[in-house]
Amino acid sequence: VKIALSIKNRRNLVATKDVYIEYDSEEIPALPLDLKHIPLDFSKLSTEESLKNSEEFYKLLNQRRTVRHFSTQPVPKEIIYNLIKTAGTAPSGAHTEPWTYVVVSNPHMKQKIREIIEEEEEINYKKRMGKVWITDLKPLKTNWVKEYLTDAPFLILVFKQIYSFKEDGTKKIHYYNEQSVAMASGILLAAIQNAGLVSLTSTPLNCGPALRSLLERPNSEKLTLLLPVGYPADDCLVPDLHRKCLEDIMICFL
Ligand code: IYR
Repeated sequence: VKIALSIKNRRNLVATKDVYIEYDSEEIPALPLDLKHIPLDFSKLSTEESLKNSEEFYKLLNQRRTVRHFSTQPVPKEIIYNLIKTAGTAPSGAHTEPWTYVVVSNPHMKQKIREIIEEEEEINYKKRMGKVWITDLKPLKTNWVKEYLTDAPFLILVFKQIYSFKEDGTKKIHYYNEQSVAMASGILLAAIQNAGLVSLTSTPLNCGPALRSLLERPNSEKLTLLLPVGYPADDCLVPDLHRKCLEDIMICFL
């Protein structure tokens, strides 16, 4: 499909083979109009394999813990790239893939990120979060000092893209960008666990704009999640929390 933008009447010409159709720019889809539909690449598992895989995957993910004490032991960047490729397999509204993963291992950048976050978090803890929130967090022993931001070998900052631009300069709407990035983040956490690494799902309050400008991301992107990724510190403790059982999270109509 060739697209020609006529400046004069602000209409677009779409050529499919030798037929020219005139469209208003709003009528041109973000994906190619003649997008092919191909056979699904699918290998069917036996019921036994399916049951076994589902159990094993559950056991693997049930081992995942939020870790706040990281080792400084390095992680090969190729592992991180694979994790991000995996996150990028998530479904997205109209296949807009509305995510940017900023990967930071540069020590100066990690230090700057830590400074921005600790400065804001101190205000959050002391003024913004309020009594009830602070009380609810007490058992988790969190505070505004975040060594993990400089200890962890990698920080992954997940940005959601609210919109982008098509090749012709018109705005591309990123439908369901919130849900798409949430799904991708879940897949990213699963991939981190599968790679034998740990992370912390941190959502630095009020730090979005400062981190966005530090990392040179455009206005159309918003920070949704910051994940330190690496190995746990040797003496790492985690709160003794337990998960709800199946009966408490599922209601069936079988
Ligand atoms: N963002 C802060 C506070 C915090 C909030 C919740 I909800 C937590 O589950 C844990 C921490 C921090 O990272 O310290």
